[in-house]
Amino acid sequence: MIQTVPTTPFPDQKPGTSGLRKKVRTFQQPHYAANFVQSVFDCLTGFEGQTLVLGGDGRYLNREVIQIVLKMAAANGFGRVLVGQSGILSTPAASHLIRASGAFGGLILSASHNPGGPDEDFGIKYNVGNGGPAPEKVTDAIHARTLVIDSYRIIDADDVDIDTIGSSMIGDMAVEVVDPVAAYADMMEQLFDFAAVREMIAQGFTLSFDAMSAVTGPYATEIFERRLGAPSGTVCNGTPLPDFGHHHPDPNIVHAKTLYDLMMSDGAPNFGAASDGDGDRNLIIGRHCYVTPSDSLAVLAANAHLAPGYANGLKGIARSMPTSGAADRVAENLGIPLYETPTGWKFFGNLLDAGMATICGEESAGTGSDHVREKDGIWAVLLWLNILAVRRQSVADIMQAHWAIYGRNYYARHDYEAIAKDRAEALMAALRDQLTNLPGTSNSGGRVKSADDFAYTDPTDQSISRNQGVRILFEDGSRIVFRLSGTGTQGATLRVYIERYIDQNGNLGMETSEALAPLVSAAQEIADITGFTGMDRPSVIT
Ligand code: VG1
Ligand code: CO
Repeated sequence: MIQTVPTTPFPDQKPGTSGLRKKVRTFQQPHYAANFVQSVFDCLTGFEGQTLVLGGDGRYLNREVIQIVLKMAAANGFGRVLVGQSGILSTPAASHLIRASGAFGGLILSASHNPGGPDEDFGIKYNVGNGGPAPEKVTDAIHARTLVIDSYRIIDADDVDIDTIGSSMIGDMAVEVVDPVAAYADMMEQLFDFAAVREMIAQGFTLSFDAMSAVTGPYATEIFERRLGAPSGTVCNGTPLPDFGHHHPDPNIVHAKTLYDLMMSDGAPNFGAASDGDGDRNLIIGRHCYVTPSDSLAVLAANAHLAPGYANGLKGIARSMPTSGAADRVAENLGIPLYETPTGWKFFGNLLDAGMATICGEESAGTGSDHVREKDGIWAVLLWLNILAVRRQSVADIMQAHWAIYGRNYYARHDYEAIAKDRAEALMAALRDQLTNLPGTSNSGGRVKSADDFAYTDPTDQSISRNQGVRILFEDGSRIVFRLSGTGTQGATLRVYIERYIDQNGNLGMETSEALAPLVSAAQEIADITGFTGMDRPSVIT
């Protein structure tokens, strides 16, 4: 029985960089999730009888919202929903399933690297038929719809058993509960030389993968332990928990500290890695050697041809603007184009669809390729393993060799979290006011060459995205970028990205903090961060 339920619009259901993210308590208000889901459906045309992919990272509220979406998809006229068993699908696996099944689109339930649990975060993201996040024109339309919506459609039916693989019906719509891991693992086996990695492991190469009690546990266990033969226990925190064991499932050196400490210890394995809540990010650490995500992108791009899936080379490399220029030098060396896009994976989708880029990456630990339309944590780990299996060098040696060819981009990101929104906006406004005055002036970072607010024209459809972050470029090639986060759920987060390039003849062995110290001071001088935020140091440095 289809019901039309009256509702009133909720303020601020604006999907940000990756969907709508709010506190669980917000999502638990009556009609809140349904309101957003109906707004998504109302902005789509032609999905009657088509397939929707549905799954999430297993966080608190995942199962409840899955049931709501199933009943609403049936009431709105979808023909079939493919749902991951127990409601589980990593973001890259969902992207793959959308593409492989020819689905109309998909709903992914996740707040990614944000913590989960009754007092933490939940999220819903809509992906389109290419498997990637909805483009800005779609998310803008969804937001406009949330402001005027007055009812939603839902079927009055019993909950569906999502724990047993198989098919059932809700009204006229088929629900197929599918294995969330198998098809994804098969695709990885196509892209990478599993035999070579298996042999390397059999010969004594050791690794540790921290799934952070989030969605990659089942994927990592199947791929690293079962298919590649790593001993059981290689995957740590491998069971997805609704509250991620009270941790931030954010794979950086702060939140994956246990792994970091292991990798810096005497008994460190050869290779360490971690992924985030929804499985699209990656952290790579060699024995005694942390690899920044920007460097990881550059190394993966420079060596991708060593893996079967990329043996024919790359068409181009894309990176988000705040990501360091390390990949630019690789692109130049390979004679292929480098695209600089705003933050967020949705900007890479068009380049991948058009065959202009093969590998993409962000400084926030996201790397991926044209195999799906999302960043992909396990993929990045496997490409590293494939490269290590071919080169038979340590991660540290590979990094040294890379810098000796291309020079080194010292890099760090300083996050100032939970600042009052108006203070953060005032800081950005004051920065924007200075843009024309800064060039030619000097500060602790040196002489400023240029300053602007990044705007991007998509080369495939000429759409323009403005105000994507303030960039200050110095004459020696150093750079400071300021932008506000679009994924936080508490106040505002200021991100300050600091980069200094040293060429291959310079000092490649400095501590990052030492190399960046003058630029850190310059960021304070230019933006008066302490004055605006009252914070005298960042809350997180990665
Ligand atoms: C952050 C990262 C950005 C990433 C986004 C989604 O956004 O900086 O690079 O694309 O999260 O990643 P922001 O606006 O907070 O800086 V995920 O793993 O949350 O899907
Ligand atoms: Co994520």
